[in-house]
Amino acid sequence: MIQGLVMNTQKGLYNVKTEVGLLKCKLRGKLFKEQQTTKTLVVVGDKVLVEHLHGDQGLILEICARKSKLSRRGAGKKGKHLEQLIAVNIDQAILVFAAKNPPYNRNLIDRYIAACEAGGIEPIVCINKTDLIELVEVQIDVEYYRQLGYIVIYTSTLTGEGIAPLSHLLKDKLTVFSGSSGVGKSSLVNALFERELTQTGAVGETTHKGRHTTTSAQIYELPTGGMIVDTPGMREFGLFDAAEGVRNLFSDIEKLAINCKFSNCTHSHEPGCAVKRALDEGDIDPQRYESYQKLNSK
Ligand SMILES: Nc1nc2c(ncn2[C@@H]2O[C@H](COP(=O)(O)OP(=O)(O)OP(=O)(O)O)[C@@H](O)[C@H]2O)c(=O)[nH]1
Ligand SMILES: [Mg+2]
Ligand SMILES: [Zn+2]
Repeated sequence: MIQGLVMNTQKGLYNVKTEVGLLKCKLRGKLFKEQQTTKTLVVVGDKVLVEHLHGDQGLILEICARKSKLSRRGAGKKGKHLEQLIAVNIDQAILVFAAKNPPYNRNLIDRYIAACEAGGIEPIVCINKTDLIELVEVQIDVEYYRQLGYIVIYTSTLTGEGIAPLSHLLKDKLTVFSGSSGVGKSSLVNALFERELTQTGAVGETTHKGRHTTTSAQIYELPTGGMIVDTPGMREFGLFDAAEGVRNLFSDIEKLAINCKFSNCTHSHEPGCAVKRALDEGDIDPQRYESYQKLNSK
């Protein structure tokens, strides 16, 4: 039995990096059965115990305990009640948003950050495609997240802005690139490697939506040390069991809420609501309040 790292998963086949090279692995029967009931059992970043069968073939016998995870609520009606793991055992996430095409909003950023906070991952906000806008257009949002203590970087794969600082952040870490389709995750991966390592696809001209070019998560090893995971863009990013992450992200509002008159206050209409009072007095950013309410109503 040997240890391995899951580099890529595709339709029941797992590419696992081991001391004897890259093995194409299937799941042992027992794990395979479990796979039928959970949305994703083995994911990119998993450390697994593998039996080397022959040639480049292997069998995954066991999944080792995970130290962190990035996950979301399963998409669609059927998957809604299941957790969908995007990547595990990662140190940090580059949460990629496009300054334009497709547009972002703060609530989306908040959801990604809350998922990271809940999963034990350091979130880094990356505003890509800065060549398409004037910086002042995103500066308020960027400053806002910086003030909350998060690292925010600007990048453009077109002009090369921010690529060197980004590369610096990735050294000796396992980093996942996550975000909606078309924001430029794969383009950033290519820019970091200075070659066309992975395919990219244009954003629809009328829809301003990405075309889901990347179809499975893949780990790439950086020549400078560290590894990055490119992931498929997500159509929706709902939170799964991330209440703690939301509390962390909104710890200032949570602190105020202790002073609400009712302990089950929803901060929407109740008398004696300390959160509403702070909002009225201009102590809480209205967009922040709105996003907080949205995340708590789900
Ligand atoms: N103007 C501009 N376009 C960019 C930039 N980065 C990426 N793009 C373009 O945006 C489109 C989408 O880029 P991708 O790298 O495929 O996006 P992705 O996030 O990997 O998308 P999925 O794989 O579908 O999730 C491509 O046409 C890229 O050329 C940028 O910094 N500026
Ligand atoms: Mg991609
Ligand atoms: Zn209240």
